[in-house]
Amino acid sequence: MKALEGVRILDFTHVQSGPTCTQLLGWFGADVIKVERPGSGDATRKQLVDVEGEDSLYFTMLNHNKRSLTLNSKNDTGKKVLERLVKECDVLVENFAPGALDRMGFSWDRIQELNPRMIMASVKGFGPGPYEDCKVYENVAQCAGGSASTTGFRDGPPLVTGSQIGDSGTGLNLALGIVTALFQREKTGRGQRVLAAMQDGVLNLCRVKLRDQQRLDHGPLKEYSQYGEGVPFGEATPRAGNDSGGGQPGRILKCRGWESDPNAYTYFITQAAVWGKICDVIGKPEWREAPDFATPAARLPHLNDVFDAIEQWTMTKTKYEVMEICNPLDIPVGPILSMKELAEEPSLRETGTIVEVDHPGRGKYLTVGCPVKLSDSPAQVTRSPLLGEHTDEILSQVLHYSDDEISEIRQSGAV
Ligand code: CAO
Repeated sequence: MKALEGVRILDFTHVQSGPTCTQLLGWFGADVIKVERPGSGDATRKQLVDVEGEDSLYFTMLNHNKRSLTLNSKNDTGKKVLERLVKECDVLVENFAPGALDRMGFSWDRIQELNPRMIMASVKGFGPGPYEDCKVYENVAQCAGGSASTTGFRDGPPLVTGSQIGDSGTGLNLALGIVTALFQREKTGRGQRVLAAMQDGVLNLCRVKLRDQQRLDHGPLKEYSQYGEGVPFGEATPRAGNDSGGGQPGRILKCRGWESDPNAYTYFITQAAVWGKICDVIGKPEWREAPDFATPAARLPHLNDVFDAIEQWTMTKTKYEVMEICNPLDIPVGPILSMKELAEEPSLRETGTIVEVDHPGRGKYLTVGCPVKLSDSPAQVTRSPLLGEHTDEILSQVLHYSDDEISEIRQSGAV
């Protein structure tokens, strides 16, 4: 038995943000019915194709544990099928451009009329306000949510990150909203609308930068490198390179081999509680008591000197050796792991965080598994569906159409 067994999801999502959400619900045991446009399906099936003629990794890695039903929701017969699906499902999830569902004839009012228990969950780029009608992709959300203005180096342009915080991040928020609404429905018997806006999701993940924005009113941000470098602060939270966002200063430092290996680096945190051990390890025992270095406050104007000295030491070790030496001393460090190293890491395979999946068209490939582990509801990753693979099965088993009715639906061009 899986945690969400018995919950049926009408999955009208596409691209990344919405599919992340419904894939998670599928991993927790929900029956996810992905509705796709006949003939083409989710646009990502044919984007960034690596195996000619097959579904792309972009699509497969976001659509595990789902069934695919093709349906033209603008065709009259298709609309009738959709109405029946709305009545049979617990949750409708969508991330169309604003207004698209209304234009199809499925406004929130209409959905409530069809099924008052329905939970209707949407990802949109922006919440209500001046930009609510805009189409939004990942990097737009990173830029509009405060991530880009605070990522990168002070003397360079704003940067987007490799983490898909706008898409996958918002998908996680939406999944939580859906499960919470299902929980409330247990008590009220009513469905409700759930909205997760990508700008809101990114801003939420950037809260430490909003914290720093307000701290600026009370003086310079002393843990930022630019403070020690004597560079004045402007009006807004600046980009801080690899400075730690917390109260314990940290940086990315070179390790042995950095000249040829772009990932021979470690993150190194000068946690106050282990400052003495850090001094001993890097060969600066005199800094334990030196007035400019002995306390966290004294060190803040000298962080460049501190990290230069630590880097002289880390450059003599591999990133793994740094970890082996520092971990027993409780000094927090972290190797910069490449995607290749992560893909080959056995412990991530053992926990199901990285999973190998077999696909009839493309063969074996790696994907991410569920990042949340439930002891009583283990997630097993099953391959993504082919376009329309389950159309007949859903029409007959879920919607109880007869064979003759299914032929008529097919003839109408609705599926
Ligand atoms: N049958 C018939 N029509 C269908 C259909 C189906 N099964 N599925 C979708 N359509 C139609 C929609 O109704 C819409 O038609 P109208 O424009 O006439 O209303 C049309 O397909 C296009 O939908 P869209 O506008 O959502 O798609 P797009 O490719 O133009 O835009 C995106 C994509 C992601 C920018 C937009 O959907 C969006 O802003 N979504 C919300 C934010 C979001 O989730 N962004 C993250 C995406 S991942 O980076």
